[in-house]
Amino acid sequence: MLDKKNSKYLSLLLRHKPEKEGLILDKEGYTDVAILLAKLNMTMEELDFIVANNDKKRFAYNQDKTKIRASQGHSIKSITIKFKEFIPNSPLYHGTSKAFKASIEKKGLLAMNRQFVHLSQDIETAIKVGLRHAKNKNNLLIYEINISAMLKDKIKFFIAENNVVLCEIVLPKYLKEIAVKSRS
Ligand code: HQG
Repeated sequence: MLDKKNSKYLSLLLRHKPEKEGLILDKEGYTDVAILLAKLNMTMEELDFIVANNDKKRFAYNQDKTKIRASQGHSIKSITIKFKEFIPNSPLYHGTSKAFKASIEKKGLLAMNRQFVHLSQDIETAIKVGLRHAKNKNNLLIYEINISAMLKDKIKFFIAENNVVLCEIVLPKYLKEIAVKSRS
């Protein structure tokens, strides 16, 4: 029942392909809970369970729980969530695959299919994100982001409800590859 598969499908609907179930997302990314439950043949309790237990707190209700959205990670360009501005006071990291190294060091970190570049607040999270692309630790590439230089250059950071830090682009000059010992 309410396993990883359900939350993955919910991510797909609320971030990338609402049309798969004929859902409509508003500009802030919200869709109607009652309609979603009907389309997925799901109860409110089941949806509550997914929202509460999702490992990265990917989903959030509005105040009266009539609407739900993905907190971040959208590829749909028309969705413009007003993220809170964030002023980092400790380093940020980005994990990726060595396969992308040449391109990243030429063009910088780009949002690619998403709306923002996603940055992690700790190395362990960056390793996890990076391993999704690198598949094994030999291909893992971790960058530390020079936040003080970026802040000095007046570049803005934002934070999603689930603490993922977002940025429009990270130019190569702010990236420093770091060696990490992956525990996995
Ligand atoms: C790479 C997960 C070539 C970038 C995580 C990354 C995250 C470039 C890939 C969230 C590039 C995009 C996002 C360039 C960037 N040339 N490759 N110039 N610039 N890239 O999945 O950051 O589980 O869109 O390094 O927790 O891996 O979905 O981004 O490898 O927060 O909730 O292009 O996904 O959250 O991949 O992951 P993605 P990401 P969820």
